Amino acid sequence: MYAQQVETGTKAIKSLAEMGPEERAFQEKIDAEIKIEPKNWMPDNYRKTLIRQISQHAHSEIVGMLPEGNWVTRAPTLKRKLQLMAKIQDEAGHGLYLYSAMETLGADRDEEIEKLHSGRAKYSSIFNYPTLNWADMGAVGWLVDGAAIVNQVPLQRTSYGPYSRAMIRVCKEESFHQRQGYEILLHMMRHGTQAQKDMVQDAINRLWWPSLMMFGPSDAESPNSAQSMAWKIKRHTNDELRQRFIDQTIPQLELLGCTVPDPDLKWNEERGHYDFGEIQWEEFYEVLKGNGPCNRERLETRRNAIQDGAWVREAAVAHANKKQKQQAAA
Ligand code: BYC
Repeated sequence: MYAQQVETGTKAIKSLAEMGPEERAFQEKIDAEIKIEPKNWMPDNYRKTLIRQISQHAHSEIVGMLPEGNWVTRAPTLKRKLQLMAKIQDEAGHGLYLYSAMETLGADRDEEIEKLHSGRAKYSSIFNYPTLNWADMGAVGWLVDGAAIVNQVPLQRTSYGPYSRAMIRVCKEESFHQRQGYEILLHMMRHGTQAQKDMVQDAINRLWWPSLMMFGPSDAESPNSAQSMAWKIKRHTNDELRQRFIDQTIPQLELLGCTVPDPDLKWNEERGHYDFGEIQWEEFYEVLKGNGPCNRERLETRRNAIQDGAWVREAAVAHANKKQKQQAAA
């Protein structure tokens, strides 16, 4: 059966009849749920789409360490500091698996990182917002990692083998992140002072809409979804996953005793889903253009980190070269 057709985006998708023999065999493999592996034939655009998505995903993991890194020295207890550091280290690990998965497609890690640092590559919009109080650490874990899980669980079944396998481990770790975030908020709401409870509500107010934007533009405006769905790179559309996230999250919000800044949020019995208000897409596109509250700061921090670490990389290469020479001489 030909891949599911979805009403997304503007680009036309080729039918099986329009494909040459290699491409048809490739599509039939995808339709039969057989994974594509690095040495298999693949259309150029399948490779390009994966390099784009996986590199953006890897950059998001690495830039995503920064808003939380801001709170390591200010975590309220030793236990919270250890949890936060473990989470941030996990994000670094995710970035590394993803860069490795990307390299299996022939992309060069240094080149892709350079695109990030020069502002030519995208990373998740959410990481361009500031983390202003301790409750933001809870809200990031709960909402941002929560959204990431909803997006990434289906990616465990993505059609490209190395990406799907990387996602299995990433999802396990994201579950811990989501729970630690929610537990921070639950603790503040159950045992905190009024000022601490207010911090929780404030963090949710600021991060709610940007978390919904993480899923990307609405299906009608998503240029890549239709082809990525046909290739089973994406298994669900942006709007489907956004709705799934809202439906899962609102009962957790109610347990916290908090609200979201959306007067239109309402359970719709007929649809069996929550209805929700209009997303401010102008804000999303401004962030994508580099004009979010923290875009410049995030890129500058990344550029400085690369510069400051240059001597470590040079020393490691010099050491490896010396060892190699010694072994060759022995
Ligand atoms: N931010 O056609 P569309 C995490 C771009 S979680 C910035 O729908 P696609 C973490 C999109 O790239 C976050 N850009 O695209 C969690 C495209 O631009 P180009 C990372 C966005 O690819 C906690 C254009 O808009 N997760 O890492 O079919 C702690 C049109 O969109 C965003 C992933 O990357 C956005 N929110 O669908 C630490 C998951 N949304 O390239 C770390 C893997 C869209 O055409 N990625 N754009 O110029 C995906 O599942 C898909 O790439 C997306 C977008 C659903 C994000």
